[in-house]
This record gives sequence, structure tokens and C-alpha cells, in this order.
Amino acid sequence: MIAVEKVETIIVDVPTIRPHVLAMTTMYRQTLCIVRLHCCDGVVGIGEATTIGGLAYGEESPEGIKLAIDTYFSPILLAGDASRPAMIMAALDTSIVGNHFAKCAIETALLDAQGKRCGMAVSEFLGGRARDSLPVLWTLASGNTAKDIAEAEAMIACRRHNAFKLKIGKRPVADDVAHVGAIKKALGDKASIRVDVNMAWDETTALKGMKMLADVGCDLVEQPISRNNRAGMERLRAAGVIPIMADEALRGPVDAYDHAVRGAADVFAVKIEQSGGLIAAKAVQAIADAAGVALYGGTMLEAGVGTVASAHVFATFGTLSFGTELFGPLLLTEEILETPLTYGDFVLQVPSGPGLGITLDEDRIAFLRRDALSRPTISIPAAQKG
Ligand code: MUC
Ligand code: MG
Repeated sequence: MIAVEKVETIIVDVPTIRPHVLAMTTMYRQTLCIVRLHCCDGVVGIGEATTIGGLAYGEESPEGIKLAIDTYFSPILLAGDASRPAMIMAALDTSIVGNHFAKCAIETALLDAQGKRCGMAVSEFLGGRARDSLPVLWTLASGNTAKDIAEAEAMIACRRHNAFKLKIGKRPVADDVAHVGAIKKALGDKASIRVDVNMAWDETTALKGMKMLADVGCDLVEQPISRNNRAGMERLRAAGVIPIMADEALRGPVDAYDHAVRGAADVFAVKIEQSGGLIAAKAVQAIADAAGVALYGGTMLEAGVGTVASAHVFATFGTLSFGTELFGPLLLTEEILETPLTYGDFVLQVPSGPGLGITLDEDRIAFLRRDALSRPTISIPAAQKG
């Protein structure tokens, strides 16, 4: 029996390198909830729960996640055996409904600790790796076509990314498609261009928009309509205009199963937090594989800890036809890991040390944590607003 002696949750605010414009919010900073599980054998497991735009994207906010873990998860964790992660997760599932992001952070920390204890990488616990590096795209979301083209050209030139996701859905369809078309025209065959509508369209708009996007050379459309309109996703897929990917609608294996049965998506964006943890994300993968649905490794724009946890999961996928979007740390002005993740030649290298294979930069965390006395106020320059 290895007891968890202390459960630590830390809110950390990190500015983004530029405003990140999505249909439902514009991000000027990212807020992380970092979790540390201190175990009685001296091992400390780390995890991260991060979401986009407070409560704009998901049903859990960083502050709510901290409150849930401190108040409701902690007593269960403190009574559990850290060397039995699955037992602790089952106990949490018995007493706590939902709270997928918080559960993912805890499972990450438990697996990190177990990996450190056994001298084994988290990906090995998950079945072993099919790859050591992951293709990684970049999201162009400055809100300005010329800026996006310049950003993409720079990424291609330094061989960091050659696939790009464009955030659309805020403007009229014709304007969005003109934006996508201009970027595709500028980049040509050097890049794959995909779009994420983040549920902003109704079904009629989506059908029209998808036809227009196909005409300008877009390769994939992500969650064009509400997560609740599964029959609509089914009809849009059946129209066969352009491959369609489910994201917000996939909140774990049950949703994945329903989408697979309905034939409601060509591709699943697998996200460890939305799925409810690393093991649940593996179940989503298994359902996709069984149903012949293609896979893509998604992100909630986590910093280093959540990004690496996702990377360990995606590294175990036998097929990963659409690559990943594990670029979260690159969108932030501050690095929270002692050794930054390695990006280059269009891929992210998956760390191979025990557990997650990463170490937090304690000085940066101490400086950036919201409750630090010396914490600088992160103000949004007026010029960046709106
Ligand atoms: C989303 O909806 O996929 C992922 C990349 C990005 O820029 O935003 C996220 C969220
Ligand atoms: Mg998405």
C-alpha cells in the first residue's frame, strides 16, 4: 500500500503569444490547473487539467476543477492506494459523476507516479508505443488572413508544421471561406489546410459551407454543428462532400460508440480530458479502430504536462491518419517544464523517461501561480482586444 499523503492543486496563468480567436472566445492567456500527488514512497505524480476560455468551451473551469479536486476528490485519494491507479479511478467514478477534466488530471498524476516508481514510461502502461514521434499541426487563429499566411510560411520554413487548422465560424460563411481559400492559395501543396467550426453552424449552413470549403482545397471540417445534432452529423457525412471530424461531441467512449454506430464522423478527435482520462481515450481509439473511423490526436491547448500525457496515449495508436495538434506549449509565452518538449521536422518527440518523462520548472510555477505574492498582473493590451 502506497498512500497519497498530499493532494496539491495549483492554478497557473500563462499569456498566449498572440490572441487565439475561436468561434466561442478569444484567448489572451491560458489557465492551467496543475495537480501534484505526493505519495508516501517519496514519489510525486503530476497532472494537468486545462480548458479553453474559462467556461466558454467545456463544462469545467480551471477554478472549478481545483475546487472539485480539493473538496471531493482529495478524501478519496487520501484513502486510496497510489500503486493501484485503476482502483482509485474506479473509486472516483463511483462517487463523482462527470468531471472528466479533473479525473484526467488525477489519472495522469497517478500514472506518472506509477511510471516513476516502476521505471516505465506511461505509454508502456498503455500497451506500448507504435511510434516515438507524432506529426503535429499548428492552428492559425490570429483573426487576420495576412498574419495567418505569414505565420504559416514561417512555420513551414523552419520545418515545425506543414498542416494547419483554421478557426472559423465567427464570420459569415462567404468571408470564412474566402479566408480559408486565400491561405490555401498562398501555401499550395506545401500544406494541408483543415478548419474547425467549433459547432458554430446550423446544419443548412454547414452543408453549404462544406461544399464551398471543398472547392477551395480544404481537407477536413471539424465539428461544424452542435454536439447535440448527431443525426445532422450523420447527414453531413452521408453527403460525402469533405471528411468530417467529431470533437466537442466526443465526451468519452459512449459518445464514440454512438458516433461509430451512426456513421456520424469520418474522423475522431481524441482528447484525453474530454474523454475522461488516458484509459478512456484508449477506449475511444479502440472503438474508432473497430468501426473503421480515422484518428486524430486533439488538444485542449494544455501546457507541457497535459500535452505529454496526450502524447503518451497517441504514441500507442497503431494508425493516426490525421496526425495531432499537440502544439499547446508553443502557444504560450512561458515554459513550465525544466526541459522543453522537442518540436522539429514537423513532429513532436514523445519523452521516454519514467512516468511522463518530464520535470516541472518549479521556479516558473512559483512565479506564475495565481496565488503567488509576486505574481505580475496579466493585462490585455487595448490594441489586442476585440
Ligand atoms: C478545438 O476545438 O479543437 C484545439 C486546437 C486549437 O487551436 O483549439 C483547440 C480546441
Ligand atoms: Mg475542435
